[in-house]
Amino acid sequence: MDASPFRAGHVAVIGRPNVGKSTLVNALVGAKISITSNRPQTTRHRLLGIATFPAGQLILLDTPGIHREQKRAMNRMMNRAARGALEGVDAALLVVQAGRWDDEDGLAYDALKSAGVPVVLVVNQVDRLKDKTALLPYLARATEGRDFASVHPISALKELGLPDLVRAVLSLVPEQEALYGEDEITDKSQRFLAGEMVREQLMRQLGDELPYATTVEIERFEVDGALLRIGAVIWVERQGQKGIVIGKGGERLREIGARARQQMEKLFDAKVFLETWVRVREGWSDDEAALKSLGYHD
Ligand SMILES: Nc1nc2c(ncn2[C@@H]2O[C@H](COP(=O)(O)OP(=O)(O)OP(=O)(O)O)[C@@H](O)[C@H]2O)c(=O)[nH]1
Ligand SMILES: [Mg+2]
Repeated sequence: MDASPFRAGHVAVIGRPNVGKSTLVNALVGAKISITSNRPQTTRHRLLGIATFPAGQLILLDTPGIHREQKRAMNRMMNRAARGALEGVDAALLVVQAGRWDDEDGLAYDALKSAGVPVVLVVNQVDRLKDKTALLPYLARATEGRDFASVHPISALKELGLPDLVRAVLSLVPEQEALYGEDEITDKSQRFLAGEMVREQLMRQLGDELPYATTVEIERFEVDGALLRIGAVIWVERQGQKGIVIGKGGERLREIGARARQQMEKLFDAKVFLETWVRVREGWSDDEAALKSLGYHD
């Protein structure tokens, strides 16, 4: 019997903030290329994760969570980036959190439907459901009056239910040869990823609203033999925020740098020398020009 033909295609990963889109992309790719945290609006850029299987290749577009708040230019840019990801994709995954469906999930569903792509419903975080019997009624409610190509309860974190999901999504993409080399995992440069690793620590280690007032710019990225020399500027919006990021005796900034460096060394498989600075740029998150110069675009 002939093996079935290889398939390959682009698949957008869409959903409200904090449902586990980036965790899912990382699990499918098999490497941590997209940053994650337990706070909404962690992902700010579109990013390709390339997952190659014996039966085919999925080019997954991780996107910022679609959300209602449109106050700052940054939020508008993130929503545009998510919606723009739908152009030219073969299918989309709508990721939701098991047991919960709110109006931002509806917003994401509507965006997918108006793009006219086949939508797979991914019900994530099933490991967190205490009462497993709640899953069936939840699935019935989530799918009622909505049109999905298939429905998959999964746990991206515990990697449960992924093979079935991959099979279903592969069936929605065209028969064709791989579009990327087998060992390619993302379209982003190491320089970009280095900035994201620092930003992940800001999301994880800073409290309250502070992560949303910060961004990271890589000023220096040099290959020095087997060593990567990386210089990162952490931008904040106000002078008072600078002291909080640095912490008492510089302790917090040291911890942010140490963790980010560990992540970089793992992903790049190289020794990393990381320097970090904190600088103030007033109102950068609500200033279109500042956003552009800091590498944000939709
Ligand atoms: N228990 C559990 N936690 C999960 C699962 N998937 C993701 N998480 C956690 O949920 C949080 C959000 O995950 P992310 O992958 O950053 O979510 P996201 O949808 O990319 O969020 P944004 O980028 O902000 O839109 C993180 O703390 C993850 O560890 C899961 O299957 N089970
Ligand atoms: Mg994300």
